[in-house]
Amino acid sequence: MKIQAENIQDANKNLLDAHNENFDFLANKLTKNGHKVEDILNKLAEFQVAIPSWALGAGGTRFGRFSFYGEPSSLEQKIEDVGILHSLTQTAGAVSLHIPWDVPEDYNAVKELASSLDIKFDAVNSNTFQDQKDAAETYKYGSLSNTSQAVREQAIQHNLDVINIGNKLGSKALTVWLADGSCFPGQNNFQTAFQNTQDSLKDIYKGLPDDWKMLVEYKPYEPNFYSTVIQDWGASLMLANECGEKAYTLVDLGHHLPNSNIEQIVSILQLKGKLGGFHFNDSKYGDDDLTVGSIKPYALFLIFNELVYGMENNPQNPDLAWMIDASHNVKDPLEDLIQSLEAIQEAFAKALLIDQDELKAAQLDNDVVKCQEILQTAYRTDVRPLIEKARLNRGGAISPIKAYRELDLRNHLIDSRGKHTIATGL
Ligand SMILES: [Mn+2]
Repeated sequence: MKIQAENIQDANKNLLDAHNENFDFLANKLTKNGHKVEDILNKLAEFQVAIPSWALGAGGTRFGRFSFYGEPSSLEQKIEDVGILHSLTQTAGAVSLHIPWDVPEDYNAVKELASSLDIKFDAVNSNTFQDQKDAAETYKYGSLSNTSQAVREQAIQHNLDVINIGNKLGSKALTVWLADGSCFPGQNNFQTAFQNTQDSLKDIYKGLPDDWKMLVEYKPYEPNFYSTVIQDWGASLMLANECGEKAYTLVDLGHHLPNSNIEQIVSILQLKGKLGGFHFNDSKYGDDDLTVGSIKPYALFLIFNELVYGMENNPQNPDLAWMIDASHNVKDPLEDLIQSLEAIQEAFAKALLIDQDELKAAQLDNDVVKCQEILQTAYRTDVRPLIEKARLNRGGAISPIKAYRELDLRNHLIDSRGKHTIATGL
């Protein structure tokens, strides 16, 4: 199903007066303080975040999964869902596919559908964390790090197949996240596992087209609980450096031990030109995959401060692949994703309000209080009218959640797809 422009205009009608009033007030204030409101609006409008195909259905925990009715059960339906998100928010203009869950049957049809909804194919994700039907080898004891050459070769070939599929769709990046590691001390030789992973990644890298990137994701634990082979940004960066200039580190917010200074990690990776991708989510304890900004919005803002600084000052670092990597257990996945997109835009907009020159001067003066004031003044600004305006300028909804509910979209999806559908891979 496709949302028509007039549907969104109808949903905007009752909100328009209040929006205009709030926007004018904020825009006047910001302009008086030296901000270029048009520039901020343009940056917000250009900022597009990929939606992963696996986030469109209900996720689950290791205890169970509660279905959300009307879930997309085919790749086409997943792309349609991203189309709904993009129509309403104007900031979800890309989809990130997971192979083998999303292998297209008809490449041209899938490409046409995506382009009719203004959606691009972002990084493709390989899967060596579970066994595939009829596979000759098992990943139970690891994939790219496995002590068995046959397993490693199967995992390498899978990644090469993923590149091939992504290439046919117009993707330009491969994201590798490994579940490899050990559950108990002594189970693995750390050095052998790392060396095998390095050699395997190099073999995959050889199959990477010239204009592609390889994004190496890290995670400290889970599903292996004693050690993971690529446990942190240092391990990821070492592997990326070994592979070559098209390989980068990917930071996932949830893949850190509690209280890690993630803003510092992204800052230094950008300085070294090695931050390739970023996965958004939020967490309280571990890799909780909660709605972006729902638990630690200030940390998200501080991270965006560094990302904005890097985007403006580090030409050595490429454009980043942005993606939401969340899971939805109790909310409608589409509503949850709308909330995440809103939180991302909000943190980005606040970071854009930081006067970097003023901050630099305060830092050089060692005026610690002023540095904090500059950050917190930006953080305390209610930037929502700016985000609304950026969406409105592109034909989106003033309030995407309200529009989603007013247009009764979930029930339309249930009507067309049926109630008990399950997204592939979930
Ligand atoms: Mn991730």
